[in-house]
Parts: sequence; C-alpha cells; structure tokens
Amino acid sequence: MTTDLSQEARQILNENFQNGGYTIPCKGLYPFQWKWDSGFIALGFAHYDMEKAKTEMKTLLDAQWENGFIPHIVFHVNSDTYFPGPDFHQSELHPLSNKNYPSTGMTQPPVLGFTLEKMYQIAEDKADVLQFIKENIDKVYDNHHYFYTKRDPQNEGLVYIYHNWESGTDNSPLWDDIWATMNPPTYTFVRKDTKLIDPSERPSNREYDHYLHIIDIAKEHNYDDQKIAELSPFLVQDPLFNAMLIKSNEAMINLYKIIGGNEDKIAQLEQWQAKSKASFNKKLYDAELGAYIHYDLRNEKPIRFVSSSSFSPLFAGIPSKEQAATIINTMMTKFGGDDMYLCASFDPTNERFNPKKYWRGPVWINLNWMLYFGLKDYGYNEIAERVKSDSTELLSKVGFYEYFNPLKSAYDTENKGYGGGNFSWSAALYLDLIN
Ligand code: 9YW
Repeated sequence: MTTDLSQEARQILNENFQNGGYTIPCKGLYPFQWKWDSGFIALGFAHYDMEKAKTEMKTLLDAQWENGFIPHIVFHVNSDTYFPGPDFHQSELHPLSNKNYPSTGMTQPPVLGFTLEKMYQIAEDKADVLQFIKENIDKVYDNHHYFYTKRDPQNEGLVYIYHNWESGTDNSPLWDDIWATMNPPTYTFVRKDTKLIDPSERPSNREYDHYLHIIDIAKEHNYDDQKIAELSPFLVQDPLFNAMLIKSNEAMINLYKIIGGNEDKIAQLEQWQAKSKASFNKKLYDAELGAYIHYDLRNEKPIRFVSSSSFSPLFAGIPSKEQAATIINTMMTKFGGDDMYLCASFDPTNERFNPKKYWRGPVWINLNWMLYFGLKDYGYNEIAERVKSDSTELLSKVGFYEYFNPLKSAYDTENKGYGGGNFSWSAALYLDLIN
C-alpha cells in the first residue's frame, strides 16, 4: 500500500515537473511556479531525484529581484487557465524587479532556508548538496535581509505581509474583519478557477475584488515597500509567515556553520533570531486564547482567532515548554476530537468554520507537515504520530488532493478530496513524512 502510494506520489511530481525547470502545483488550476510550493516540492524530489530538487530551488532563486525579494508566482509561460496573470500583476513596475521572469509583486512564506537544510539532511551525497548550498545560500540570506529591512516598519523583528495571498492561507476567516474595513470597486474579470473547481469551495467574487484592489494600490506606487507600508489596507504580522522565517534563519545559521566562515552573516542571523523570537512571544501569543494569533498592523489590533497557523510556531522552536503545552492543549480541545482529522485550517468551534471551503476549515498537508515536526521537536510524539497517520489516511483514502474535509463523518457519504487533484505538495510532503 505504502509503496503504491509512494509510486503515485513520485509520478505526480514527475508529471507536474515542467521543461523550464520548475513544478506546477497542479494541472489546469495552477499553471506556474509558486514560491512556497516549490520549497515543499523540492523536499519530495530530494528523496529520489536530487537533481530535480536542486533545479526546482535554482529556478525559483533565478527569479529573485535585485533587492532580494522573491515573488510568490513566477510566470514562466503564458496560460489562459489562471487569473490574475502577468498582465494584471505587472512586476516590471518595480525598478529592481527581475528582468528575465515576469512575476507577481508579492511574496509567500519563507521556506527556502529550511528546505535547503532538509535537502542536506536527506542527501546521500552530502558534498554535492553542500556545494549547491554554498552557491545559493547567500541569495536566501539576501531575501531575509530584504524582509527585516523593508517589511518591519516599527523595527520589531516581526515582518508584515501586505496581501492575503502572501500568507498562503488565502481566504481564511482571519481576514474577514479586514475586508469589512475596505470598500473596493467591483472589478470586471473572468475567474478561471471557478470553471475548474466548484465555486462553493473557492473564494467569492467579492473577496477577489478586495484581493485585486490591494494589488492595484501597490501598483499605483510601483510596488514600493515604504508606500505599501503606509497605504496598504491589508498589513498583517502573520505567525505562520514569521515562524517560517525564524525556522529558515535557524537553518541558515546551521548551514553557514557547516560551510565555515561567514561570521558576519551568522551574527546578523542570530541577532534577528533573538529579537524576532522575543517579539513573537510578546506580541503574537494570546494567553487567554491559549494560542498564537495574527496582528493587524494597519488597524493596530490583534486578530483573535485560532487557526492552524496558531500552532506553527512549534515548528520553529518559538514557544516555551509551558506555552507549547498550552497551545497543544488548545489544538487538541478545539481541533482534535475523535470525530475529526487533524488539523483543520480554522477553529472548528467558531461560526466562521467551513469544512469544505479552501482555507476556511479544510485540512492542508503542508500545515500538517510543519505541525508533525514541531510536535516531535517538543516531545509530543503521540500527537505527532496522529497528525502523520491522519494525513496519510486522508491521502490513501481519497488521493493526493489539495485540501480535505476534517470531519470524519463526511467520508461516509462522499469519499472525496477537494480542490485540485494530483497536487504536488501533497505528494512531495507524503514522500518526506513516510521517510
Ligand atoms: C490561488 C498554489 C497556491 C498555494 C496557496 C494556495 C493557492 C492560489 O494555491 O493559492 O490562486 O489562490 O492558497 O497557498 O501556494 O498551490
């Protein structure tokens, strides 16, 4: 059974790999290279084809801008199955954007530091992968430098995201109260995703108006970071994004130590770490909720909801032992009943929870993957094993889908996954989880 599934997972990755040296998240729905997908995909390849893993990372890094920024989508080809494409995003507006690769002008969670380290851990030929890392790690360092110098206006060690697409958790109920502060124009556009996927499982057109409007504001200012910080109606400190940045800082410190030299970079990374972790626990920990939360920097108020992102700091060693115990208790109480698969993307006890709608409730394999390693690091092996077996059970039951209904009872009547099928990161992270 496991072997068949592994073969299927490899086949999905191989078939989604493109001639341009990158892997699409899934056919039809997502025809380009996405940043955080690429990192996770590289980990899947690393288990059986290290050359492809390196290629995946290299292609993404080739699309880096001169200021260190790495975009969330790289438009390697033209495609009429995705909206909004390169004509809408117009990355060329930014004076330092990449001249060879059209892209978006927004980013996604910082996966690259820890994926480089994981590739090194997985590699049989360590010298070969270390050579690759030596050639590329400074680009990731420059990317973190960009984050800490351009996206932290109050110098807190916590970086902001200026668009919900930067979070990776696109239509989470977390953003609903921000949408209520905005009144974007009604755009005329043709959705492509809802031709491929049941519209009830995707964001609404009105939500897309908000998404497009934020981009238009950034474009009016040629994607200038300072202007975005001043003017974007969406400006959020996201615990998932910042935890991944901290995890990647740590990975880079480890890798620079293996490489040798680079004392200045190690010192800078250590400074960022100390400051970020302290601010994280001070500002994003909500003792009353027993969870990490998001902070709305534009409206200066905490976003007091529990989501799967609330537990992601475990992955980066951020919580103290006591905080870890508290947030894991919150997770098990709200998300971990016997009738549920871990881990729903949004608080199942909240009225905004929807088990079928994208980031408003379904289980996502990449969040589970982070949770699994985080729980293990803190010694919660039994719960970690449950996250792993819930993930593999879902994948073997219904296939390598994009997202999954967390309610076990749902599978009595409709045994199916949601969103895109043959989904690359579900396949890639399965290969990593079982190894
Ligand atoms: C979109 C590719 C991307 C992921 C995001 C996910 C979704 C694309 O798919 O966004 O058009 O909304 O939310 O995290 O990177 O898999």
